[in-house]
Amino acid sequence: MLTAATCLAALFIVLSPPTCVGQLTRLTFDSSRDWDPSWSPDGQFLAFTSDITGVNHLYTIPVTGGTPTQLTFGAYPDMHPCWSADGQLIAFCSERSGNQDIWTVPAGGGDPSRVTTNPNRDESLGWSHGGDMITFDSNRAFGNWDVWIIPKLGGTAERRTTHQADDVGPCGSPDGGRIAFTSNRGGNYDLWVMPSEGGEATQLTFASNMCVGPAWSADSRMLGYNSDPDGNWDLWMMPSTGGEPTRLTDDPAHDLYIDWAPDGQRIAFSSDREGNDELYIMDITLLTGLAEQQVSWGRIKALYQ
Ligand SMILES: [Ca+2]
Ligand SMILES: [Ca+2]
Ligand SMILES: [Ca+2]
Ligand SMILES: [Ca+2]
Repeated sequence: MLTAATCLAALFIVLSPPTCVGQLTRLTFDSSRDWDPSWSPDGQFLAFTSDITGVNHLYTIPVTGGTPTQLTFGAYPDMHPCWSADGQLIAFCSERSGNQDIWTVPAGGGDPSRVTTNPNRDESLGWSHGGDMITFDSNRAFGNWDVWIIPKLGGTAERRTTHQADDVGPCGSPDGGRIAFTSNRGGNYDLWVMPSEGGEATQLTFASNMCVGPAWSADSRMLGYNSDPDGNWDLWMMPSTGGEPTRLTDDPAHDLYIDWAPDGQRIAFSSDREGNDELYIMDITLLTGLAEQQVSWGRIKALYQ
């Protein structure tokens, strides 16, 4: 049990300098761009994108560190890996079919399978409906960027948003009930959430800067996301039903592509804070304990200053 005094002492340690709220572990060290991690459901690996061969491809690396294993190959870039809840597949997007489509690859290696076959651009993706479906954004409806879903093995895609604004970067809640996405339908790029089967969307963030890239915690209670109030990207989290955001990083570098460990106590992200894009894991155990009290970044800094 943490006392108030030990909490304050711990906060002073982790916030000096105040560039993140928890202990950081760096996982990649080469000169390539290593970015956009996705945590495996058993908690043991991260899938990520790297251009170490000169072309972006998918890799996995143990969360304890080690040598990355290359999962995809070829002349066309593969990006945005997203690990399925059953651990079997990693979904990603690629132009290997001649235009941007959604694909999957076995997490243990093997031949990729094409999921979408529409000639328009099918891009950012996440799993939805408890892992039966993949949700993605596409401009296939008259150039309007919208959220779509499709069975993980392919088939008929269904449109989930019809607003004339950009509705992009969708990600389904692990409990299957909701889809979070980014939209500028309110005039600014903010996080929104809607039922998985479609229906009225609810705005979650109301910042004057961009809030993008929602990522669900495994218990579907929290959303991590990226925002740029200081002119560079940082990481935030907030309750998925709405509420006060909590800032997770405050570094002049770009911190992006947050994803949660299955235990909800660690996050993975990529950052160029040490030169080029690398993968990092941050322990947010202390913060998640305090999150019940809605402790904001401003209040944390006020506590230690
Ligand atoms: Ca690197
Ligand atoms: Ca396509
Ligand atoms: Ca739209
Ligand atoms: Ca930053």
